[in-house]
Amino acid sequence: MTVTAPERSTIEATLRTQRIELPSWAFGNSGTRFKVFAQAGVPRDPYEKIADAAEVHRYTGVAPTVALHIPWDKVDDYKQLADHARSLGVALGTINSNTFQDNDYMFGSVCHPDARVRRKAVDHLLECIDIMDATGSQDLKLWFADGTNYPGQDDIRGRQDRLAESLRIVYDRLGPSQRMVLEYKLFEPSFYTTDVPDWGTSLVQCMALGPKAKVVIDTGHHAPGTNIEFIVASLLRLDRLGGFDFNSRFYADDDLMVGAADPFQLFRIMHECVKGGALDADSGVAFMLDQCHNIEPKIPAQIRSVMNVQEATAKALQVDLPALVAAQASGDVLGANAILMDAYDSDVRPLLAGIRERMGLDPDPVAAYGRSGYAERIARERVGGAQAGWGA
Ligand code: LRH
Ligand code: MN
Repeated sequence: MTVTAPERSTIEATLRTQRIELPSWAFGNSGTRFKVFAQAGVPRDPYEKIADAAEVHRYTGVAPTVALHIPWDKVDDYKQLADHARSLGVALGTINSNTFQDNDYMFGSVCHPDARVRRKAVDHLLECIDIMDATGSQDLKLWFADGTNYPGQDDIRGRQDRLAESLRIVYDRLGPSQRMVLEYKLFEPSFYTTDVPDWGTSLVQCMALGPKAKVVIDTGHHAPGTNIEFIVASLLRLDRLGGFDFNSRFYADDDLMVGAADPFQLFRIMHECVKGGALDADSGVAFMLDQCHNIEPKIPAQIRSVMNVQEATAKALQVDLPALVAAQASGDVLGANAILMDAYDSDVRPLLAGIRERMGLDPDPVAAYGRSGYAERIARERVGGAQAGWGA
């Protein structure tokens, strides 16, 4: 399938302006309840996390912002942290709240039966907005572990009312250019009900708040077999897609490298994004990674993950949309499917390598990072102190 010149330049322009936000916590140690393995050279503080994220941007050219997680990335001076990021060619991005690690939150945070606990959680979310004011971040990302483990433990409807009441306070505190993006998750750590378990619940809560509240799709937060691109198309249709937490999984919330477990699913998601205008600069759709590199080296894993998103995007941009629309309109089932598979089966790696070269980058970012000696340097220099992880 030949791509005519104008299309090639449009595809290149889209790939050059693609922006993928990195999670600070991916550079720290992470694991499961069984074990958190430590790795040499892991950052000890947010400054070192941002330095590692800047390496990913240095070799990919499309990852210029770093999402923070509070309190994991708590510092005395967020302006100083923002200046540090800028000095490394990146910027501070989405602020992630954390109401899932305090003992008071055993029965929930913003949905907790006790108003004092809800107030404590809301105060943390308001503190996150104060941090956004200091860092210049646009998005407050909310994910709640809130839920129950046994039938009867609490009132499902009552918890939704408490959630709505708590979110209203936070929404009304947002600045004019700030947003709140609400992430859903089917289960874990709660195993009977989760108060924001699916896109419908997040959407209903967001629509009740106002236009600055949008839904986040974490690709690891669905029941097996869920058609995630259907959710993408539906939320784009309603202009309520705030963004993605990209990762992949074979079973549950595995937080593996995006595209590693199911590259075809990522392609189908990016196809809906291309058609739905989510890649347009003003779409308001944030593309973030949310991953844990429990056993693999973290910086190359982030570089590979960014490349996986680029490859899925480049394949989606290859879809001959006019032909697809025509085949769909004429009921040409096999023809329509073949047009999509043709794009998916195309090898976009030479195209991306060429684009990197024209951006002044090495065509092979992982190899270039490997040759840089950065991994050896941080392993040598970062001795002593406590390695960062999911602890405060
Ligand atoms: C919850 C989640 C959420 C984050 C956390 C790091 O599973 O996806 O986005 O706050 O992981
Ligand atoms: Mn997530």
